[in-house]
Amino acid sequence: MITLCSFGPAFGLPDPSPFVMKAEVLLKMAGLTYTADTGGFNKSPKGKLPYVIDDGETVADSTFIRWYLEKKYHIDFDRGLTAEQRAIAWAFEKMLEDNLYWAVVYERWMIDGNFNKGPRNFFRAVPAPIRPFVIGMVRRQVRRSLHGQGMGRHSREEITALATKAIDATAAFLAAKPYMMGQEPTGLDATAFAFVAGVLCPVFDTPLRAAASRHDTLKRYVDRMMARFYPDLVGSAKKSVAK
Ligand SMILES: N[C@@H](CCC(=O)N[C@@H](CS)C(=O)NCC(=O)O)C(=O)O
Repeated sequence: MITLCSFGPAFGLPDPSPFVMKAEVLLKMAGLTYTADTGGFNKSPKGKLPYVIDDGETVADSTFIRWYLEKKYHIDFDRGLTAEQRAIAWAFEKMLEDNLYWAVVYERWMIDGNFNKGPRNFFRAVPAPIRPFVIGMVRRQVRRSLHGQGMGRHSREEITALATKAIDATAAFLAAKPYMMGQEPTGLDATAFAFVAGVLCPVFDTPLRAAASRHDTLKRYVDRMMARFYPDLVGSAKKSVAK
């Protein structure tokens, strides 16, 4: 049995982390049985989620998880794609993971209104007397990561411009297709869905959401992927705002 170490559903999303969502969708696409463990963050070999444990083997990082599943279970998530299509899929995936991701982090962690509605809730289990200190410390760490990666050195307007380019490129490429690479979901959809759903999450009031909301195709894409992979959670993002 595979264990997926995750944060657990939040903000009406299957997981607040797009990387965890990606790994989970890959497991679902593969038709593999798994259980989710939301208590594994402190044991993470790379200090991040997701990681999986399978037959005593631990695999950290959503991309290595994908490659592990492909090898161990003889799956090709890009089955039917040409070498050129695989190259495009890889480039899109990394644009979302290594570029758009940091704009999402900036919006959720550095903008007070979003932080208060979102990540601040992650610290509820921390004893009240030390909670403000822990929150301040973790936020400073996130700020340092953003600065080190580079995104955090830009103004909010510049970050929005970069993120909008990634969102518009995703919408342009999806166009009228049901899935990113055609008629059926492939590996890229695990990532694209996770990021587009995260950006459209109504809990966060961000210029990224405004940019994605301009594309009805992206909204329908998320609905399609939710209905296919998370039928039990359909509508939960909207409900979590209404609460
Ligand atoms: N490259 C990694 C990225 C994973 C990642 O950044 N996870 C974030 C959540 S979205 C995390 O666990 N952050 C905790 C931390 O940095 O302390 C992957 O593909 O799995």
